[in-house]
Amino acid sequence: MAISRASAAGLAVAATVFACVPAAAASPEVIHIPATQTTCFPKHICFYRDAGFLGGGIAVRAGFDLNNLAGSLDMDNQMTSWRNASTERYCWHPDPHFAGLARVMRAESEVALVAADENDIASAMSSC
Ligand SMILES: [Ca+2]
Repeated sequence: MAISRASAAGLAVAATVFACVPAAAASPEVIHIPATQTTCFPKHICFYRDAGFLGGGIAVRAGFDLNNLAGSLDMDNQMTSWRNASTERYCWHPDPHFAGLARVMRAESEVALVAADENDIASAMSSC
């Protein structure tokens, strides 16, 4: 069935209305950080693959936990630096489902290079 010009105009209006939803309500819980970006997003916790916030990674919106960094997140056992750009205390965990010795990431803090025995082992993160 062909879409008439009137229907297409209606769709355009609908799309405009949808775009007026506040960005916070529509933003995803996890954002992939491109390799060219070293900053974190406000109110997010960011994991980077390399030291100095390099190599890309993931940003998690404060208020959300990730029980496993494997799969489509592609961040399991890869984190080497992090930024907590939120006002919440977060922890990262060496094992999935928040297991293992939790390491604290204080609110509004960052570590450009984790300790050698903490490198490339993070498998989960949560508020803590
Ligand atoms: Ca691990």
